[in-house]
Amino acid sequence: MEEAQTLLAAARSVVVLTGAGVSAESGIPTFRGDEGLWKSYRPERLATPEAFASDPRLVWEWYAWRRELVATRSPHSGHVALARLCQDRPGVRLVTQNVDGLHARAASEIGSGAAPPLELHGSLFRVRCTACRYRAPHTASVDSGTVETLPRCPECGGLLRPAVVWFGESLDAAVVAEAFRAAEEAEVCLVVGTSAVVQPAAALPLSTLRTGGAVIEVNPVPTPLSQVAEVVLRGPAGELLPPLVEGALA
Ligand code: BV8
Ligand code: ZN
Repeated sequence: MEEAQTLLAAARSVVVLTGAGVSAESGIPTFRGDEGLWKSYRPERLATPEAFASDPRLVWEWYAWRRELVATRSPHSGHVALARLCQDRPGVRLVTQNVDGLHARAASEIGSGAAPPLELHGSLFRVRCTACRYRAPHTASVDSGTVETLPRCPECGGLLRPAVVWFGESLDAAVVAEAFRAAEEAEVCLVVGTSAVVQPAAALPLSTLRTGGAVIEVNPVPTPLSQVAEVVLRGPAGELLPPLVEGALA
């Protein structure tokens, strides 16, 4: 922990990359964990444009379930620690693969003026139209009972979809460019709660390494990044992030 605090304290620019594991202690199941973030389907099958095209009701049922779940959960001490790091240290950029919006909620809880987290894969609480360019925040509950009750576009009547990036869909080019620029400039990439299998997010820490930076990993289990990490904090985010940030800000 000492070594990680020293590394983080000395870094003039930092990128934090988080995955589903950072929200596990808020009671939101991860993708590939044993409890599984889906009732009986795999995300690689449900979180795809093909699945939505063939059965929009089922896909919306899964997302409505996840939105309800997240709406009843709150950011934990790990999210708050990262929000504090972004607020108190210039040059820290938070990039997340998560679509649960908990980083943004933690930042507003502490009244942080830092830049909002970069949401690589979009958000559960934004929608976009499948037939026009309409997109907007959307937190109302979704009735996924029948296709007829699915949310419709107020502009053109087209079917609305969650504004998340599905497998096989490309990420927003500007968001990706900003994330990789930050990773290249970073002296430290702090990777928290990701199995580091989903691309292109998993390539971000490698960009930091390639330009001479160091990786710190926070995860209870080894990942492909563990052997290239300068420091590995083997444990849960909620327990490790507060002392890590505390020590780095001291
Ligand atoms: C793209 C939004 C191409 C939706 C998500 C082969 C076939 C098909 C595709 C591919 C392929 N090979 C590669 C690809 C590309 C594909 C991909 O990477 N697939 C993977 C599965 C191999 N990528 C894509 O399709 C991307 N798009 O490449 O476009 C393209 C290019 C040009 C032009 C056109 C197209 C899009 C990827 C985005 C997919 N969307 N989410 C939704 O959420 O519904 S990805 C999804 O996985 C989430 O965003 C999630 O965050 C992300 C990554 O998973 P993790 O966050 O790592 O979660 P996971 O459960 O895996 O791990 C949790 C970790 O936490 C574990 O390590 C665990 O140990 C740890 N943990 C547990 N508890 C704790 C903890 N850590 C700390 N504390 C704890 N308490
Ligand atoms: Zn529309």
